[in-house]
Amino acid sequence: MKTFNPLLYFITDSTGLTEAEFLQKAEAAIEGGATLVQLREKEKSTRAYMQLAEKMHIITKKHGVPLIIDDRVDVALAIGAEGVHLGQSDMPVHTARQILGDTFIIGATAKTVPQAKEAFDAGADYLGVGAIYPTTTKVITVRTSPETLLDICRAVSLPVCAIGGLTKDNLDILRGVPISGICAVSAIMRSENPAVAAAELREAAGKLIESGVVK
Ligand code: TZP
Ligand code: MG
Repeated sequence: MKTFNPLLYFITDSTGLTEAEFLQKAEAAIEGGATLVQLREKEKSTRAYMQLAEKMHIITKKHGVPLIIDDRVDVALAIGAEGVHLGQSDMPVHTARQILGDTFIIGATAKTVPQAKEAFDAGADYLGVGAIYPTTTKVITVRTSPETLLDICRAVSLPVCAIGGLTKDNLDILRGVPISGICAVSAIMRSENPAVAAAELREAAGKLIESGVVK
């Protein structure tokens, strides 16, 4: 069954952490309230990515939260993850859908309305849209304005998650935009207390999303 709640979409970053520290932080974030988890690794070999994904999957399964693998359809399939997230330079969504079948969660990055429509037509299950604010997590990225985010929400009937520099204190810019969730990397990974950070973000996201219901 393909069910997921993108309210607080926690995306990992293992930079500067030992594996044990990383997994501990990630589990704390899930315990704190992350509703969806993406393992995002840009430098690892296929084998190392798989090994880490298997460990992360044990944790996410324990807490009943779907695991999404960034970029790599092969890794997602090999470890039996619940989903994959594909950017504009990754495997096209329609190809991934053919390979992965209907039950896999496929997310896509969209920065414009045409990209969002293309991802929707190709069979994506949700969209990640941003960067809303500047971010130090992804060095090369283009900003997406809240106006474009709103246009995307109106153009496609898919859950949309905002991403990029989001914290519990700066979500007001998204007020009234009918997103389904927010993505956070550094607001959780760089916190001393990821469980509290996730809990606070989830509460803030919940309040924000209530505001988006009334357009
Ligand atoms: N895509 C657009 S911004 C971004 C990604 C992966 C990074 C978001 O990280 P942070 O730390 O929440 O700004
Ligand atoms: Mg990618």
